[in-house]
Amino acid sequence: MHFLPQRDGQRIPSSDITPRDVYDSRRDWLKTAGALGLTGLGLSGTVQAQTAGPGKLAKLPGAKSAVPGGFALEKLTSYQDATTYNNFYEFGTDKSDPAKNAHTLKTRPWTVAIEGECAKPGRYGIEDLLKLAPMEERIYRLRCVEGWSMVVPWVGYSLSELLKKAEPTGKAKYVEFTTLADKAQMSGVRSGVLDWPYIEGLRMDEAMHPLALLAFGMYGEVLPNQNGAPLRLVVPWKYGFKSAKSIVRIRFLEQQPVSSWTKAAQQEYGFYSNVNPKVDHPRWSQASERRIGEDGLFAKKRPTLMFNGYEPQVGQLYAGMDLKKNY
Ligand SMILES: Nc1nc2c(c(=O)[nH]1)N[C@H]1C(S)=C(S)[C@@H](COP(=O)(O)O)O[C@H]1N2
Ligand SMILES: [Mo]
Repeated sequence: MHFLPQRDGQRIPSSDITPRDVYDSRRDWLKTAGALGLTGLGLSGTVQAQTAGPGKLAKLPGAKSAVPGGFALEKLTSYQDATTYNNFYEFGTDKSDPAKNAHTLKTRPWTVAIEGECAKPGRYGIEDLLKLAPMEERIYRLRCVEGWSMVVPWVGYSLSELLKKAEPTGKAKYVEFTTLADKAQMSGVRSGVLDWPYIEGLRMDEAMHPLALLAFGMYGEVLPNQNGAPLRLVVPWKYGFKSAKSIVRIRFLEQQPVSSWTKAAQQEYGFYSNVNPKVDHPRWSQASERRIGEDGLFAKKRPTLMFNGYEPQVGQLYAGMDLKKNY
């Protein structure tokens, strides 16, 4: 079942956003697709259909990214599907709950605290974060540990842009992300389904990898609340739960942090959580996935790729590690 995202009450003043033509990136995409001879595959048709755009939220365009792997040449998931089939347990556990309930999230004012093992801790307001580095559009696959995936044009910049400003010390081996947990705004936080606040973590070199994205938008607009407004992580080679939504604190640590999912079920959700078709979840296979929007009766499942297809970019981070043990 699908629900229209409730976008009212989360509009932000357009003065917060650089007013530029969001469709520039779409046109560039079409040019690229044409140059690569992809128009015959119907890819450009898909993108064209999406130039009708979500159209309700403030625009947030991004320049086409030059980061290797930052541009998946696959049919984009529709905005409708990507914004109505969500995991955001702070707003309920059904896939349709976040789109129904997240309109109560207040994304202004918003600050992110930077703490821990760094020379320059501090607090950043969302307006400053939006201006911290040039916005890029990254077309990434994201795969949920539950066995579905999507392809989304995210808008943001590499997480490393923010982390390096804090000047992490030599003791900073890990980065911990904490997200908002406010009962007054988030209907799901009253339930005990997870140990709130939602916590995730990355090893320092993973966090500094250019593919790790701090996202503020998608489809040329600011993030809708259900997708993690006003800022979230997108770590495309890891299962979706590593991509923490609505972040309020980033902390540099010497010790490996314990994520909410590891706390909930350690044998199921390890720290690394790299997409790996060869390591099954204890309760199901991870060998294939369903692309959301392709759920017709005859839709074929897709084989899941090592590191979600980003092995050329990130495989080296795990050289010599036993990936069955470090799941
Ligand atoms: N704060 C928070 N972040 C979260 C989650 C959550 O429940 N709470 N769910 C995660 C999971 S399981 C997935 S698959 C992705 C889903 O992101 P999407 O809704 O943009 O597809 O968000 C992740 N980030
Ligand atoms: Mo997920």
